[in-house]
This record gives sequence, structure tokens and C-alpha cells, in this order.
Amino acid sequence: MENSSGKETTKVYFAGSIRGGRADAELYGQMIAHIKKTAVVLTEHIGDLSLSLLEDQRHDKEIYQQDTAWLRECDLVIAECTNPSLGVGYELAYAQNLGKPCHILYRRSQTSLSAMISGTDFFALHPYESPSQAFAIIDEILGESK
Ligand code: 6K6
Repeated sequence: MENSSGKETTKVYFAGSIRGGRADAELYGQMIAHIKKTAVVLTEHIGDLSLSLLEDQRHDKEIYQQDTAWLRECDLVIAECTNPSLGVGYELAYAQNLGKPCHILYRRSQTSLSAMISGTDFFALHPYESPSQAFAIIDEILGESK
């Protein structure tokens, strides 16, 4: 897919907690809307506040197959990791195995990242505190990916 200037549009896999807890779901939605101003988000449902209603309609095997296909398709991963999630940790390891750039945003004052995330130089760590700081970090990430 190309943007208006004829360049390929960056495809982003946005990862955020679902069964790990939905306290940040609204913020995920705001981040996804921000990313969509300049890139494609393959995983828009992460910010869907009504996700729990939809969740029963799909089987876990389908979810796994679709999400791993999107991880193979994406250009980069942006993961919000303040709320710990087994699924997000799995996705990050899967993306690392594929050599996909992975950017981890987290509120340092509210979480202590797993050593399995902060202990490798492969992941780019981006601490932030306010949504506006997170949006500025996302702009830098997407600017560099062009
Ligand atoms: C139906 C409609 C929308 O969502 C659903 C059902 N659930 C999931 N759909 C898509 N991806 C999911 C779903 N549950 C987990 N994931 C993936 O794992 C997402 O890509 C998240 O980044 C991550 C969250 O993992 P948990 O362990 O917090 O659920």
C-alpha cells in the first residue's frame, strides 16, 4: 500500500494487553488513532473498548493464526507494556525471532518491566508518562521507519 507521496505505508502491529487486563484500553485506542494518521495499524481491535463482548465470537486458534500472520506481515511492532500481558510478551518474542523492529512504550512510574524484556538490547525501550509524550515518541519511531 502506498501513501499520497507514492511511498510504501508502514504497517504497524500494535500490541497491548487483553486478557492481562484492560485498564489501558482507552489509551491503546488513542495511540492507535495517532499511529493511523501516518501508518497502517494491522491490530486496531486492541483499542476497542467493547472487546470483551466480541471475544467469545472467535476461537483462540483463529486469533493465534491471524495475529502471527500479521506479525509476519508487519514492518514493526509497537507494544504498550505498562500492563503486563503474557500474550504481548509472546508476540514480542515472536517478532524478535523474525527480526522485526520492536518498540516498547511503558509508564516507568507505574510498572517494572520483566527482565526478559529490558534485559535484551533487541527491544527499543521508550519510557513515557503522559499521552502527549507517548504520541511524540510514536512520531519519532514512525519518522525513523521511513
Ligand atoms: C475478538 C475481537 C477482537 O478481539 C477478539 C478476541 N481476542 C483477541 N483478538 C486478537 N488478538 C488478541 C486477542 N486476545 C489476545 N490477542 C493478542 O495478544 C493481541 O495481539 C494482544 O497484543 C495480545 C494480548 O494478550 P493477552 O494475554 O493480554 O490477552
